[in-house]
Amino acid sequence: MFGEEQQLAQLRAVIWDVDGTIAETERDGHRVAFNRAFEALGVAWRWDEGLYGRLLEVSGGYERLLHDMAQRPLAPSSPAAREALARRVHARKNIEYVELVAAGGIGLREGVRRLMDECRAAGVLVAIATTTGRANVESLFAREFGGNWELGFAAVLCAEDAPVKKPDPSIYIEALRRLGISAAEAVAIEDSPNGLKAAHQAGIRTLVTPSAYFLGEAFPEAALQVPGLDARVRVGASEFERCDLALLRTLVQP
Ligand code: XBP
Ligand code: MG
Repeated sequence: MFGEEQQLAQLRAVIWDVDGTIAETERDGHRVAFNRAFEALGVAWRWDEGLYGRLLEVSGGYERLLHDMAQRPLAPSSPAAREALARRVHARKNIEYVELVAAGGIGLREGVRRLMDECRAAGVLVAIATTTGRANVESLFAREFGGNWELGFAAVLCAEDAPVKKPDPSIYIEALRRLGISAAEAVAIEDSPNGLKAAHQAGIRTLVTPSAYFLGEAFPEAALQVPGLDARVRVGASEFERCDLALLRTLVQP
């Protein structure tokens, strides 16, 4: 029984992460682009899939480069020289990434377009909270959603919009502020431990659909974990054919 003052929260927005959630951009995009940048700039090392998966512990491509260089004997020894190299590699990586995406190298993960469209049709806002840069989002979204893609999103928050990256919750807190809603009125969709921590610390119930690198990971703070958005899901006594809006609504009204 609910008292008069206790109202069930309504789902007003779904806030999506990008890398790993909307597309497998880490394994097939950023990692490949980093290696192309290393090669183009004469850097002596490469990142294979296993190593890159471990490096994903660090959010942000620039920060990831610095973290990796700290353990590399071949990296410049002074912090200033490392930072300069990381800036050059990161800038080149983003150019390579945009080219790779424009060439159609990465598609959306299953169910993403369907669920976004279902939300919009029902008047539920669709928003983005990602730690990657806006140019990278622009390249992927223009290709997948068309040149006017921004019209379909109520808020798009990228690296440029939050000073500290996930797992810090600031990007989600800022997304809620721009949407003009409370955490109880949103659901986040994430693929990684850092992303989940960020959304959870902002007080947002989170659906986790792990990307390739996090399939074996435990996500204790998730409101729900699914193998993919098109997978059949059981929540309590209810069964859902796939992750649809009805399922997302149950997450804000547990
Ligand atoms: C994931 C990240 C990003 C990307 C690379 O972001 O941590 O750093 O790996 O992008 P999310 P940049 O899952 O929040 O979308 O090189 O632009 O940082
Ligand atoms: Mg992610």
